[in-house]
Amino acid sequence: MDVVTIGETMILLSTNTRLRYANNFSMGIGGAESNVAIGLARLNHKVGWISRLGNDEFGKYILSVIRGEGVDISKVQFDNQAPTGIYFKELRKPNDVRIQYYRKGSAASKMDKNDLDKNYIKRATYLHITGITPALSDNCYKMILEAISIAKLHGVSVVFDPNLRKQLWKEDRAKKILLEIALQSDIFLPGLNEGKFLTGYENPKDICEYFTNLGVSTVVVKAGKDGAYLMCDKVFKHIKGIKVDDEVDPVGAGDGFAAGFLSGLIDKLSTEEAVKRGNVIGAFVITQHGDVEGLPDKQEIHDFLSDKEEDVR
Ligand code: KDG
Repeated sequence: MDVVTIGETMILLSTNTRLRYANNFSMGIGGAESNVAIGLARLNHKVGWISRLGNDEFGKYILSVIRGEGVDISKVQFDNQAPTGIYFKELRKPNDVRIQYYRKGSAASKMDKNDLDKNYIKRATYLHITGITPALSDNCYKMILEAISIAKLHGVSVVFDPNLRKQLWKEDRAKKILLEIALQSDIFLPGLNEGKFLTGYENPKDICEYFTNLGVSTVVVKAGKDGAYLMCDKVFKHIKGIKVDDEVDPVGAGDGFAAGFLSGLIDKLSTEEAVKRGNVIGAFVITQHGDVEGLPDKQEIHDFLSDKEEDVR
């Protein structure tokens, strides 16, 4: 595998009003790690997703969608005791989005070290993890630490996106654990606000240096429409963002970035070019409703970069 990732995927029910006024929802799926996996699979990379789903209709639906995208699901298990998680998205405007989770006690929150197959992880080039999984339960937190130690023992690069979700845990615990994991990662991908939350610094350069001085080899601070800040081999760079006039749904942009960035590294682009690919994919994601619907395939990226009009009829 180019990338192995681990995490929870939920049923996503979206509406364009407050939940209390909603009379219909559109159904999809969402999960930071499977969003990244789908993004990578659409770019023809080999990617595996480790997870647990409820043995219910929603679990079966999620599995068939992710399998259909070409992600390896051989390490996904069904849990007969716990349900698949659900999350609601109130999307009134791109800058007015509220999330409501129904995931406590979900099948994925029951994952533990036994869900990990050492041989599967050790054969990957990258292990991608996010700060959502350790927030789900103590057993998930321990599982993530175990996955990191397997990766480190076998030279698999650990890629960590903190994906801070304040609804899932108390801030002081979140900060402690996210820092603990960040400092064990090889590539760290915080958003600007997450960087501020973790370090207390406002300035992207200070945030990058904080982590590189403590041994993280590559740090990319994502800044949305302002692009991203990269620090690698002691060199700090700002990489401009992509202007998007038709944003409809910001959720999943960071996962799109991670997919694009990793895709660039797998294709042996320079880190700076990989960040550019990350920016392009993040920009694609926000032009579509849904967490994964906007993730482009190779042809779409190629057409975008060469300004080619698509023949649609
Ligand atoms: O990054 C987008 C994710 O936040 C979304 O797809 C759902 O995984 C999710 C979560 O836990 O919020």
